[in-house]
Amino acid sequence: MALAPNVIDELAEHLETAELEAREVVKITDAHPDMDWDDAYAIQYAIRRRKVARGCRIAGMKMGLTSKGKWDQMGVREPVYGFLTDYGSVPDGGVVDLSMLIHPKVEAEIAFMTKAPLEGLDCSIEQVLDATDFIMPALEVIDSRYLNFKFDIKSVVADNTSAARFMVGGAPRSPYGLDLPNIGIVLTKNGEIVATVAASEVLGHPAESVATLVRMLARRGEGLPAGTLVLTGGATAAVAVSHGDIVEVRCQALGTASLRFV
Ligand code: OOG
Ligand code: MG
Repeated sequence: MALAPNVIDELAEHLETAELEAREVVKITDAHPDMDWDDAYAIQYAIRRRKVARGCRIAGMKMGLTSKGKWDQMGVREPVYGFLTDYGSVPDGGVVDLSMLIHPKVEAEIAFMTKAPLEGLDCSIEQVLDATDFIMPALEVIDSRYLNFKFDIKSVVADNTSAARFMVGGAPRSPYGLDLPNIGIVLTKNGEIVATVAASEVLGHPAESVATLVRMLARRGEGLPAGTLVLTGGATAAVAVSHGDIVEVRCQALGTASLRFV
């Protein structure tokens, strides 16, 4: 750790306030260039503790920066994780209030729901599939608190990986009997196709994203409890949204789910 505990707490308050007030801030590494990975996650966990202390429930976990589409768009190539909140959850077909967000973008993702605990530094795709209750299509609404969505990897980890809103829906089903990597994912905006990819865009197999999360948590001595929702990361580049837009994810074998932005 390069930053003192009081600086970690100040930066957590700074970034969480920016989120809650929907206000842009400059990326925190500008003022703290020596910040390291441990500092970045320490700030994210401090934001998480602030929310929990106010009664917020953690609704799940999210992986980010897990596909080439995202890497090329953001210029950073390393998977990161963050957490999902109860107030971030929007139902399938529901409405996202843009007035509470800065410059939202939407991502098409595959979500996992676990039915058994997962832990360990060598967690594999097979272990993730065995511990999976069902998978489903998801849309994540990301909203970096940083000016013009410009950041480096440590700043975005501290900012809870731009987490803002999320929706899971469609027709949930077990991953067994599915050729998951080859499932087609179509993202549409106002009925027009924006992107078409295979689920293998996500680290070769979306379950590898969950396994990566488990391995990253294991390095901190943490695991993933049974009954955890995990978003595996945008399979394509994120798409900006504005007033009136309807965004839909269509997933082969997993149905269709949508959000409307007002
Ligand atoms: C970071 C969050 C990325 C994903 O699915 O890749 C993310 C960002 O691009 O703002 O959620
Ligand atoms: Mg995402």
